[in-house]
Amino acid sequence: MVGVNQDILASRQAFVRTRDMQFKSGTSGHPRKREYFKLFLLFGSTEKLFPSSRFIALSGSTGICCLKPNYTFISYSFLLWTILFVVSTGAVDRLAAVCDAFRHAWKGYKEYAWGHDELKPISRSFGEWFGLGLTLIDSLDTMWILGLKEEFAEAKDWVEKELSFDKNVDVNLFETTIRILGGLLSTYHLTGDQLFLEKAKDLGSRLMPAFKTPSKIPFSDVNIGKGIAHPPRWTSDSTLAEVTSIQLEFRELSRLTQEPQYQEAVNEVMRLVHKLPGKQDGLVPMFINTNSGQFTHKGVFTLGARADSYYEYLLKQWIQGGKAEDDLLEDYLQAVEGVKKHLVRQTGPSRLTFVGELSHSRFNPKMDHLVCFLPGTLALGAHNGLPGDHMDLAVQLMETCHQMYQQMETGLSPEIVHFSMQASDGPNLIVKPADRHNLLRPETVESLFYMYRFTKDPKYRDWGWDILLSFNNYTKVPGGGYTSINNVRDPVNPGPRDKMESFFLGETLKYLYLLFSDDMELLSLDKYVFNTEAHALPIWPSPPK
Ligand code: DMJ
Repeated sequence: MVGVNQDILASRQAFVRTRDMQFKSGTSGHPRKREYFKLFLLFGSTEKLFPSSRFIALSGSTGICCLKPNYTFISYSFLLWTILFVVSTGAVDRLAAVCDAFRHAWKGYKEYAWGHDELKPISRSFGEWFGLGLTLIDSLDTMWILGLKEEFAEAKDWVEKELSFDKNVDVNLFETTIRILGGLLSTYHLTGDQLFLEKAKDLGSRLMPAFKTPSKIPFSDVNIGKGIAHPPRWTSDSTLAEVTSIQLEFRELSRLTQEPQYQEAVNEVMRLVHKLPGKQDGLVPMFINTNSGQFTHKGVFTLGARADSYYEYLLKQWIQGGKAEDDLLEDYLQAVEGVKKHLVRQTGPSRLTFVGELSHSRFNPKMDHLVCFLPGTLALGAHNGLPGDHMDLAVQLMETCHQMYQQMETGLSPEIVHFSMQASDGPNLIVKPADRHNLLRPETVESLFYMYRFTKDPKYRDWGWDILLSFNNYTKVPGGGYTSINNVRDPVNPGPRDKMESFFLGETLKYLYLLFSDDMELLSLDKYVFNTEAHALPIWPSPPK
């Protein structure tokens, strides 16, 4: 510590004290304060460049420093501004912060939930959904991308020695496909390790009984040990998004194994849905019957839960297949027009653009956080040659999703918001008590990643950074893990829910890392397409014309 500027030392101590208090109380100060403190921490570690004999800190609390007047100003101010630039753009620091967040989440999982589906970080225990190590598998490719080699090696060891799909267990076809099959395929592509492909093949073949239905629309659940599939107990319907968002993974499995049955089964679902009556300008109902193959609960349209990834996978399958499947493109373009016509509206107070819902011709100005995947998908389409107004809509919706975080007291979005369409000075966003929770969802940071890649506008990174800081402030659990919370409007008592969803590691942190990375070749969007759980699959070479 000899020679360290005393002001810097004082600031560092203040930072550590504040941080400790925040951890103890479970609350914390404004994110910006922590950034200022970080500036001082950086200075504190550069004593050689900025010796305290030659520098003075003007204020220990605001982070303002300057050279002592008698020093050669030019060379040092150049260095100072370089460092300030690095800190303010946050390039290096932000990537490290994502890695820190991942390590903290992983620590909790490793200590209290190793090999189980989900961490319960408050009770320091675990929750089981399918009993397949869901979080571990969902996290594999994130660890690889973040360069967390030790953690990856331990997880790989578990996959090799412990993971077995020969289990008498009912799994949800969609969730297992996007998280586990997608995770294994993506990890196989990144590492080239056959282990992951072998596991993917085993799982894929065990999921196939789901497609043995009268209509060829798959059942929602399948027992992977017994090879028996069934719908939920209360209905013979399947959710539309679920049966139309397993295609990227099954198609890729066929390509890798040269076994056509996987691709045939999921392509058949798309063929059926393509020609099915009951759509409205490309918008689809939320349910489909596994016996009749017809839509049910007609007349209700949303881009949120139960329909969301149908739209996402139309575009992404078209991209995956080398832009050769015209029906997919046609359905996607029609759907975007349908969204614009029936669901896109603006708030009264400040003209925020949002996507509402339609129920039997009645418009409901309600938007799930899940809909925040849409700016990213629209931007991806525009990047691939689709109309420029898709990008305009993406920019507007991205602003709205940002506001869903920004306007909350914790800086975190609720699960659902309602929008005011009255021309008044009142609030744009209304959050109902039952909708105030936050599940650590990825959709907004996912879209920020796409928007940054295509525009390079640094504001998207700053918005993502604020979200990470808010996750750290309000959902980080001492001892390890992050938790879903009950109330994004109460920074004093956000109400931890005691659950860390696997997608926080599989998606949220991965997209944040990719958002902050300057390496545009890291999972280039011209070479890979991300499944709806953020697992990267290669874009196939275009077929000969
Ligand atoms: C994830 O499992 C996937 O992103 C899915 O498409 C929607 N729900 C969660 C994340 O919110």
